[in-house]
Amino acid sequence: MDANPRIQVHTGDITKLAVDAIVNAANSSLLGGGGVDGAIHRAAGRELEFECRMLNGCKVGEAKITKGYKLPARYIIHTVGPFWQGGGKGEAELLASCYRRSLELARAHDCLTMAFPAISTGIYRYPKHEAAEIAVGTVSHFLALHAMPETVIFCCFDQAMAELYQQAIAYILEG
Ligand code: AR6
Repeated sequence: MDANPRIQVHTGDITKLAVDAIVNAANSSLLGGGGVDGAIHRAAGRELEFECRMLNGCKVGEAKITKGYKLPARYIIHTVGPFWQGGGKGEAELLASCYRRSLELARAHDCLTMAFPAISTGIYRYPKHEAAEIAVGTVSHFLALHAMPETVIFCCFDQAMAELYQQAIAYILEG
């Protein structure tokens, strides 16, 4: 039995998910990059970059929303995670803020389902275990307070990351 049926872990490519919103681990320019950001821009098509140019970037810990264009997802929520600098530069609070701001935007746009990648754990080198605990803790806290979104999927690119999320869920939600 899942600890919280509103929280799911999925292994695969986030660009393939037919949810109301997927979250992009972007950089502050919002004009594309590598990792999941590059994959989302490639799959959504050039129109996404045109809309992103109108947004004037995004600060670390904040989020902005665009349409999903060629993606199966209706919206893309672009958030900018912190670059890991050892943990003493407010990284944990900034990462939690990425999750909160993204959830708030999804809720404001009536999204029932949304999917997050493991923000900051790739090119930005946030320790994966700690990042998973922040992700699960922040999302479960938000879901306890709000009925929307109904379901949040943690979309992991590989099985090792999915296992870290399962462990974080067991630790945080099952005690
Ligand atoms: N679907 C799901 N997860 C993915 C995918 C995918 N298609 N591709 C990668 N991941 P990263 P960051 C995972 O580096 O650390 C970009 O250049 C990946 O395995 O994409 O926040 C931006 O423009 C990892 O676990 O994002 C920024 O400059 C996670 O997504 C910078 O990278 C995040 O890895 C942001 O770095």
